[in-house]
Amino acid sequence: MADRIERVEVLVASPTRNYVTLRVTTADGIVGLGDATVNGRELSVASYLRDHVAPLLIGVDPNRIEDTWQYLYRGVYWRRGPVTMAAIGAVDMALWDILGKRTNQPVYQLLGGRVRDGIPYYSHAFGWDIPALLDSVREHQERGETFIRVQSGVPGLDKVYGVSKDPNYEPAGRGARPSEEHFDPGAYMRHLPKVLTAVRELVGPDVKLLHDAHHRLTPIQGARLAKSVEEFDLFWLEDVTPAEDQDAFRLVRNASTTPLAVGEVFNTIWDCQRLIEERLIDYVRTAVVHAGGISHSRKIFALAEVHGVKAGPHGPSDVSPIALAASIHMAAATHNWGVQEYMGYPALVHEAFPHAWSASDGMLQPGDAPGLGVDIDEDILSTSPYVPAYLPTARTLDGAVLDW
Ligand code: CS2
Ligand code: MG
Repeated sequence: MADRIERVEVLVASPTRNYVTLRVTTADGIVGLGDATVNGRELSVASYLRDHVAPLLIGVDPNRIEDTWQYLYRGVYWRRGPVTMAAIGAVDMALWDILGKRTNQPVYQLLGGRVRDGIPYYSHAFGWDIPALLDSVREHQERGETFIRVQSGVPGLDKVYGVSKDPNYEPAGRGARPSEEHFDPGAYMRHLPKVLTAVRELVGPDVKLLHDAHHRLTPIQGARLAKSVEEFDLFWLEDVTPAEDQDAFRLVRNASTTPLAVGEVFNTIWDCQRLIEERLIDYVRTAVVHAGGISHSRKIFALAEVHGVKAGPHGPSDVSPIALAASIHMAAATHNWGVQEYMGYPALVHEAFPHAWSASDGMLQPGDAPGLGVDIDEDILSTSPYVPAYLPTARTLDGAVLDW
């Protein structure tokens, strides 16, 4: 069973948007893939992998998944942060993929086997105004989706998180500098209850509605918003205030019973330890790619399980189909899974990363291919070079920088 890693390659490509993919090949000829995409910081993680991690992996036994994780985390002294943790995450995914292929089993089987028949996902409905949002919600319902995140434009603001002209929402804009947008918390907080009134009226009580405030509010504004939307029975309110200030969530928690979801910007278990242990949130949203891969994410979700918190991982277009596969395999085998985000991809992304996982009628399935069950189309990747692209920057109406 012993084998050794012979080749480590980093592929940066932009099939509609940038993705960083790690390909690890063993002496036995087994190929493992990992996603290392950090939106707007793609080249840093590519360099971290190529210049600093790849040389350390040559000759290593790929079966030593946990030891490799510890070596890349503890063994290099500098730790944490999105670049480091996405790089470790990509290696970890690739090694689980290799183990699955070597043993001819899907990764979910290696994680303990199925605990559910399918993985419910939530999709992203949006519109510049309420009628357009309602049309989008109807389309999602027609696809059989029952967990729907709703995002709408705000009167007086010309750009807002979650809404775009393109049918596939993609927040990163191509160009050498981030675009800028202005945000008015008052206008947003006054508008959201109107939006949710209309959506609830359309869908009735059974559809699970979610909403992302995307870190824009102060703790007291977040508390007020959570309270003001209580009657709409949200499945969750996401990122209601910036996540670094873990204590701020106590204020929100004390003000309302709206379920809270946080953590797409977290990278380690220590970033969410207090929120979980003090039961200040209901769903932890770490993405498998940005939180050190399958091995570390399992620990986060196990800590969450002990404290009655569920997993609800990040799954936007900037998490590649490889990392999404890792999340789906974990979801199939993890009891305390709430829901998986699945924003969907443009057709070219599905072609660039052919995958065994599937999405239909609001459910994801991992498929039964060995490993993670994702491949790459090298022709597409090699003809889609990296393009500089950044997430926008937000400012308040007086021009001061605000969390985007
Ligand atoms: C988001 C993302 O999917 C989500 O919940 O908050 O759209 C996020 O803005 C991007 O992934 C940032 O890269
Ligand atoms: Mg979000």
